Amino acid sequence: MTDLEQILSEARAKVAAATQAESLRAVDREYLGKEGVVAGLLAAIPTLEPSERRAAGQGANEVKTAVLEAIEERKAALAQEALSAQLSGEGFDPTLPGAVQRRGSLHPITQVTRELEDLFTSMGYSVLDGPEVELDHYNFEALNIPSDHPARDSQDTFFCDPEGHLVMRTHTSPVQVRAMEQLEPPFRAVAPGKVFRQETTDASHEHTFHQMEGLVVGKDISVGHLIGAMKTLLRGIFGRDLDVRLRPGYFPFVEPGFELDARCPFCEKGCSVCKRTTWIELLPCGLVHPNVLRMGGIDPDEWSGFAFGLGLSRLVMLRYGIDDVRHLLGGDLRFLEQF
Ligand code: FA5
Repeated sequence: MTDLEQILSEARAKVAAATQAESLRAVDREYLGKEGVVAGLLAAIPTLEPSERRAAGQGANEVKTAVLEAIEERKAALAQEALSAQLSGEGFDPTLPGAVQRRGSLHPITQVTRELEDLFTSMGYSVLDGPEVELDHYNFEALNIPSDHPARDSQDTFFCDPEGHLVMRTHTSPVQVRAMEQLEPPFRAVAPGKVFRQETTDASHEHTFHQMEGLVVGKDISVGHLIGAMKTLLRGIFGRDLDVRLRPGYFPFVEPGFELDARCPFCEKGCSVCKRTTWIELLPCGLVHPNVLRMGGIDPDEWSGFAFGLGLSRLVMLRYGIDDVRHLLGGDLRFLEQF
């Protein structure tokens, strides 16, 4: 026991004498290291009389804990001393600007998508997801677009296999059929996501862009319901009521189909955004074609529905006054840091 006390007091003296992190680490190694003093004490226990072993083990462990505590205390004291020295010493200028923390931000498409998801969930819609690599069946066939249909030309497709069974989805509409297969009517759902088209790009056309599909299936759904929902959507986006007008539009998966234009929110007499017409072409929509309901396993004699396909990328451009869609996915930080 006397030995142990002596070992401990020597260790404490060495700890107190250490004035730098390195010398403190040396004391640590000397006492607590693999081949250190404490390890030696523990290793000697089996050579003692059995009656002495317990007390010796306890003693060695007490030394270990006490040395460890002393080292930790000294370490904290040294760190504090170093900091005070730095703060009061020459060469430290507290007025220098600190290192700038660069923070990321949400992409404008993500911001608008989340806002719309909140708006639609508050109206009882579910938010659905669908695959970006899609089966030809969902992208075309089940949407009433058979393989010889001319509508396939208007959505130039990236094919993923020589047979053309797998495609990069050209629109979010395939999620309509997937939703019908999964959900029991009546239901409402939106599906935002990325779509791909083999396009010659320009300021308003990208090969990769975002859409948000909407689908409502219920009893006796009419064009009146569709217009009501679209007006609520526009109020959510632009913060006020906008006049809307419907023009006939052709999509094989809706009947009747429309192009919905909204009165330009930026001007009264015409501006560059609305190309001096005061109307902005915003979202194609229509009543779901009975063939599509049937393909989704829903009886068109009992149920009807409306669908819309919002051009999210174009909406983001409108919202933030972005003049070229190619900025959105260009990955240029000078552009992205503005949001
Ligand atoms: C469709 O994609 C239909 N699936 C929309 C639909 C859904 C109609 C449900 C009826 C019912 P369209 O090809 O017009 O339709 O594209 C929809 C929107 O996507 C356009 O209004 C436009 O805002 C946007 N868009 C189309 N092509 C591009 C492109 N290359 N770059 C950026 N946005 C585009």
